[in-house]
Amino acid sequence: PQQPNWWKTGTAFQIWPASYKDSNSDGIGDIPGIVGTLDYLKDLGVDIIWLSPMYDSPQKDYGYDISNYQDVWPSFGTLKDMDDLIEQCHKRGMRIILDLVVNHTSDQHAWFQESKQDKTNPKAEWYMWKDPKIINGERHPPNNWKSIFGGSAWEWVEERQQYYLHLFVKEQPDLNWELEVVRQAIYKEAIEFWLDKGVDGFRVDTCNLYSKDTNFPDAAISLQEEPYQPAFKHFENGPRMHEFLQEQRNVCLNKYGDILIVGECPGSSEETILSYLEANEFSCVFDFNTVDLGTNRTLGGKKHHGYKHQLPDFKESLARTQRLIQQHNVWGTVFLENHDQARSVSRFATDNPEYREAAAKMLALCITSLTGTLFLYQGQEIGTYNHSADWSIEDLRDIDSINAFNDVKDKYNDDPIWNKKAMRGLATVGRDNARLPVQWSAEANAGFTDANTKPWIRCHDDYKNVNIAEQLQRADSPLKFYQRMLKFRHEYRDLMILGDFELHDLYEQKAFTFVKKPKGTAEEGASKQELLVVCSFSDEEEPVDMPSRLKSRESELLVSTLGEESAGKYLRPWEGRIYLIK
Ligand code: TEU
Ligand code: CA
Repeated sequence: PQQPNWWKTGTAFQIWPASYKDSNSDGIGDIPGIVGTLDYLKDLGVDIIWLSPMYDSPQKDYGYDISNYQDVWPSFGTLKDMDDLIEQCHKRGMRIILDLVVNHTSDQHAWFQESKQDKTNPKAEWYMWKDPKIINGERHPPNNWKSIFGGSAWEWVEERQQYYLHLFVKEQPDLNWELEVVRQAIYKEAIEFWLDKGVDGFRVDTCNLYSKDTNFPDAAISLQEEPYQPAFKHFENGPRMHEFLQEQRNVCLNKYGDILIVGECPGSSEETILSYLEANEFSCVFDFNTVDLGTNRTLGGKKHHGYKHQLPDFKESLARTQRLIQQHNVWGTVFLENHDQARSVSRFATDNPEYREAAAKMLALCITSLTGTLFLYQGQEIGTYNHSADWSIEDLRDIDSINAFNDVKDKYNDDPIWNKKAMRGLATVGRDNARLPVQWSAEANAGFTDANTKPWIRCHDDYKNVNIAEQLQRADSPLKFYQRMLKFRHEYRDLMILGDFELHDLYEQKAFTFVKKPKGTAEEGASKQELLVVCSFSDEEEPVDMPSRLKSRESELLVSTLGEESAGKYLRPWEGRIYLIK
């Protein structure tokens, strides 16, 4: 039988370089730091590394503002370090994909520096320039679009007497994908350069924003009393998206064989996601419906408003991807964290110290049992959790979080209670939760950098308790459990990675139960065995439930997050189990 593609069965692990491992004591993580941990990742069971942007950048959006696609930010290392990293991954049988950020560049990129000079230079149209709107003799942005990171999406440039579009911060001007010459430059400089160096694919940043509504209409008013309005409708999944993505795939990516191209598709409906996949524009995409729970994204992402989802919302969001894969014969991803998301233990389970570790292992069991390419994020393997709401805004570095805080601060005249509310919101969903230094050990600075160096961002308060060194030598730690489950996932590949998913009892509030079944029928040679996965989301004991058709079948307990030997009739608080149904 045909082997599934490497990028379907492999477990991916995302590295956000600034906070991963500092090798030269300047307080910033770097490429040599990563190389030094490849054996650790290999032992964990990682097959694919996704490296967040390491390109040259003024770091206004921590690497997602790229000033040169063909160079490395000096604090991270050199091109030679990257060659070494690629080689060292491959030597260990691991693959590596990079972040492809080509919806926008940094305002310091040579292309933009030239483009902004005047209206006639050779790159004058490489970005999205528009004349001002004049109302009562006053200059205004061309429309009311709100940037995803707050404020107007337009910035005025004196030299040109025009505004340019930036969907993110003003130092991230949007490229003009409408122009063929721009697209060709992107393919050559950002894509082919790195594939020629041997990387195995890309995670494609904001891949659904390249095509905008070029009439640039005003967005409908959904936020009263605010000058700028969420305009996702006008710039997300625009009219020429398919054309651009197919060109990107055909003109350049297809030349490189069986690579992994995973698209980041925030805010996209099931239909839109399916349309990208059915046209083979990506190997798979990140569906954001799970990580968007409680973020009010479509209302402009007001961080302090985060509401708490219910367990059925969580189940349904994961089920959506599972259904898409099996009903439409496309591929998908499984993930609960990335560098833009708060920690999954805190958001989707519990960070109550009594149950936090149990919950981390339960989430591990849950996601490693789901169909799709599994993506883990640094720190997730030790079940690290969100920072405290008592932190101050000075502790944070993320521009999105700082802008969100300042919005509240300005609107409510620096009222301490409102400021506190904003910090509580950020401690729930803010991006820096994912960007604190990796907790390598109980030593000073969590072993991320040496004791006398100040890390570029504050360390998690609890690194003495929650760290890799401690968990590596403790048999019942989340880290050891991840190791076990990642092996197990390969052992039961046909059910766990490739199988069909059946949700049991959507509306049950305390447990998430599902079945993984083999693809195909017994006549087609599929085994009859199935897996029953039961996860407790409760501080109390809960019954084990299952679809009635399975009740008469013989079953064997294969895994319990809290130990198979001690597993009784009922699920213990936050326990996860897998039964083999024979
Ligand atoms: O994120 C795209 C995206 O839409 C984000 O706005 C996301 O919804 C937000 O971070 C949640 O707070 C990508 C990158 O992952 C992110 O790090 C970058 O800042 C952004 O693109 C711009 O490149
Ligand atoms: Ca360093």
